[in-house]
Amino acid sequence: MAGRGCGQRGDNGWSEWGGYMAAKKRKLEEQFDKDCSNNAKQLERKSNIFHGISIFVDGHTEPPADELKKLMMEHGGVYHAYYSKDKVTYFISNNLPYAKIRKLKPNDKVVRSQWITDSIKQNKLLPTYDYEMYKDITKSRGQTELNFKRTEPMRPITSDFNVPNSDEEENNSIEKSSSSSSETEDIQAEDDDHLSALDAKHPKFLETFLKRSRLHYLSSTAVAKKVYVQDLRQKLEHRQLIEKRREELKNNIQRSERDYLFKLNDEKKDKIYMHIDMDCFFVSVATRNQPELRDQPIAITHSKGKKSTTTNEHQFYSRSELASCNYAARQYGIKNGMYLGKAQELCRNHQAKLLCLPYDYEGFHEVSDRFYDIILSYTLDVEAVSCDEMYVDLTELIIYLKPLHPLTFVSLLREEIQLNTKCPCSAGLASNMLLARLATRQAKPNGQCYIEKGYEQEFISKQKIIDLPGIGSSILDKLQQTSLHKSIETCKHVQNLFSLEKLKSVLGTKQGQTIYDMTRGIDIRTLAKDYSPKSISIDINYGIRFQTFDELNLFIKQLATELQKRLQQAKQKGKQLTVKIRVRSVNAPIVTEKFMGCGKTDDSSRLVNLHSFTDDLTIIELETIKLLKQMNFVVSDLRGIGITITQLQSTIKNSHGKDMHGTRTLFDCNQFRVPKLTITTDDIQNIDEPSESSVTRKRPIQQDQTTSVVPKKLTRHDCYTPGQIDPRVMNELPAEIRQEVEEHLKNPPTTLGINSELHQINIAEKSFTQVMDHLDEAVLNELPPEMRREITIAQKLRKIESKYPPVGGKRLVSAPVSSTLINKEKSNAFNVLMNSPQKQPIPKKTTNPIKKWHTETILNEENTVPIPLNEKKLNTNQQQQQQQQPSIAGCTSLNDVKLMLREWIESSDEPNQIDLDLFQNYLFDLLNSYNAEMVHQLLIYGLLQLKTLTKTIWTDNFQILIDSVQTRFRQMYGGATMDLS
Ligand code: DCP
Ligand code: CA
Ligand code: CA
Repeated sequence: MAGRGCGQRGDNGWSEWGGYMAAKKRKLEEQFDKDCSNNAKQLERKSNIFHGISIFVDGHTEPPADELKKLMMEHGGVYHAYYSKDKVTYFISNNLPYAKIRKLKPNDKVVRSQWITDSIKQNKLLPTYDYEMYKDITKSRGQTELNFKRTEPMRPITSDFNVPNSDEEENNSIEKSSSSSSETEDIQAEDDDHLSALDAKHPKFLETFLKRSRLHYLSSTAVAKKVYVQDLRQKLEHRQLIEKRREELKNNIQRSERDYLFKLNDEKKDKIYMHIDMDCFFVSVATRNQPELRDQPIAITHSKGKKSTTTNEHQFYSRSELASCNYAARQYGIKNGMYLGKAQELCRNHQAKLLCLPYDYEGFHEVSDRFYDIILSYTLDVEAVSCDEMYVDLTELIIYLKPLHPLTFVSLLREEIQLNTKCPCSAGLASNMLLARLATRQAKPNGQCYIEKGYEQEFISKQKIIDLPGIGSSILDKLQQTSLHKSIETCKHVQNLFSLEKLKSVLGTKQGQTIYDMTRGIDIRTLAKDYSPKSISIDINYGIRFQTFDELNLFIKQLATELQKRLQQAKQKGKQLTVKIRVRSVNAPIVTEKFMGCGKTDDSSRLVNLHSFTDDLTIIELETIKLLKQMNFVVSDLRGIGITITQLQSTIKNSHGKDMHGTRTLFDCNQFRVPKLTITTDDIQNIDEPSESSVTRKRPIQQDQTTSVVPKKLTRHDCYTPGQIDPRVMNELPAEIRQEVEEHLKNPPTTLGINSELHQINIAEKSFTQVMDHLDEAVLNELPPEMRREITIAQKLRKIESKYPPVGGKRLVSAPVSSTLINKEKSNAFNVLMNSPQKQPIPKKTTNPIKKWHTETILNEENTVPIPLNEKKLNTNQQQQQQQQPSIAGCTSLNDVKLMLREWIESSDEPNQIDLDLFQNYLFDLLNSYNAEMVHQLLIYGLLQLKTLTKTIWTDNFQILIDSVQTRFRQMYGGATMDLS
């Protein structure tokens, strides 16, 4: 055989790997030739279309390699079983591994197998362009490193280097339906860090990624503005500034006839809202010092747009996205977010040239700050929307400036903005926020528009549905489908063709109601002045390619750092952490269609309740890693990862001590009609920070967090503190109670002796109870969140208590009050209730509490002693609580937690203190939700596990944990101890 013939040492380098390989390749080539001639008789030569083409097949293809080999034989091509630089003209692959992509040379072409089958179908050699997997762009730059971009449909890559178009990758933004090839003109030399920050293994990947993400810029500045406005409301000196500015304005203004004609019916409580938005913000900023440019079409893009679609449109069609374009460009149909290639084409159709300018982030910040500061110097009735946009409730200011016409004020304001920023803006005025926003649209560019009373219906009926905020083509399609042949374009059409019921049946109750309201110009929102996000997260679904868990850990640090930054910027801390992962699906190719993207993935998530409200980097990092370790996945298959912090609490308090409602869209409006009050086990946990404080004492960092973040707990006396009761809440109280509270405020007890304390508690307790009984949900909602939470929990507890008739008569009021009861730590609502001796549901004279508890709760359902575990079945409140099962590391069922416990014990010689604290907290949660049985079983299980192992540190720590749980148990169950023998 030819192979054997080559197998002599010396000539052919058999002693070396390369020699062996060379020989083997040659052998296979000869084999192919031989096969061709052997098969010539059986395999009819069908065509010669692949003459001169030699292929190398890599990885799984469809049809498979053997079939491709046969096809090459039949159609005049050559098939190589091994890759040879000189001989192979095309790589055929449908999913080239990443490691191999890295090795591709500038002239290498990777073509999908479909190119072969399609060519055969059409009986001609098709151009490979449409089948190429990676387009070689290195030639022009002389780069040898990875510079391949997908030519397949993919999200646009606007970056100038290999770090992706972050805008499209973070937070899974909507994918664009794509046209054709990759952009080539975006490539510019960037600094080395950027060039090498190719995937998430790079220590600067995230930083580089976010720096180039305009979506990150937009979302982070929006948050910053909301927080800024919120902060300013706390500042007395700012209020003084406003007064001064208003006075100046009032004194200096020259009134026109129009001003005297305007009348705002303030007795009828007419509202006047302004929506104000900068015109083509990014472009205006970028050209603020070159106004002469503004008449020509301009866009802001990462690409310089030098190579326009000239000779070969297909090849140079840029998919770099326009962040913003000016109004000169818009007259040709160009829009924000459009691909550069498309915009250039539109310009060319009008014999115009699009000028592409770079992002000027510094300028955006500067102009945005000035824009905000000017408006905020007149009023704080502002809802920040984004870096270039806000809503203002002008009602109060307009009343103050009477008889000034609102439009006179707005034109002065806009002039001031133009003068200070060199950028134009437009404003809309109306009686509600929706109409004001639509009026801005009408006013643009550089204009203002007021939809006065009486003209609202006429205005709204002409508006296009698609221009309404939040309405996309899918809603429009649904409406169109139901209306059969009639065209649905304007609000008038919807008004005429759809009743409320019909809209609800087509779009669902909430959306139906919203569309009904919007198309009639109805908007009941008021400004959401305070920023209160539901969650803060970071999600990266690009460039995630790790080989080891250590690499992943390093990336988690980057993510945790960014998440901490976001939490701090938003002035929030959270108590729940969720990790979401996207893992390559079993059948999905290792190399994704979209370069460095996710491909088809299976997604899963896990959450953990944190010990306290936190924004701590280390905790975020450690908890994330812990959760990841519990999730079963192969690290090299990870394609996306996200961390979300929920159960947030603001680290600042607003001026009214009110709950901070987040900005809501019109779509959320309905939910504001019915205020909801929810309470979670975490709330209970929060109020009931263990008085024995074993958790916090053990961990100084967390103690800090606990003390600095957990809001000051409500005492009964706090209920009477003037600063803490919103006057509106006072007004809502029944007259009799209000009187009592006011009386108490006027004559607060002055002595601190036991007797007076007792008296104080008596009054406080009585009134507190009455207050709680009379507060309805609406009133509760007006209270500061911590006060509200505490009252609600106290209410709950009172209900629970009422199911356990106190053994020793009336509770608290007649109780022998120990001085500790009044001490600061114990005087919050929850602790007083919990620590009340009369509260204990179990008679204190249990002779053998250990045994009794054990038999009664686990074995004997018929006991006569009212013990909590039996009671739980009777009480709906408790049932609700149980439905909110406490969880640890995403596990709630006994079996899961046991499994987790066993793995935890087995996995280490000594437990981590944070883990112990978390586990202890979880057990406390279980106790709080009357699931002592589960606590008992878990402790027994843990002890059994440890019995079989010789882990002394573990055993010691577990015993400390048991002691803490027993202490808590004793407090809750009248001195009983769990039998763990
Ligand atoms: N932006 C972006 N990508 C988009 C839309 C907007 O990067 N798809 C950025 C650039 C914009 C800025 O946000 O300049 C403000 O967005 P607007 O929607 O307010 O749009 P413009 O200010 O550009 O134009 P308009 O005059 O219509 O407000
Ligand atoms: Ca704008
Ligand atoms: Ca805007």
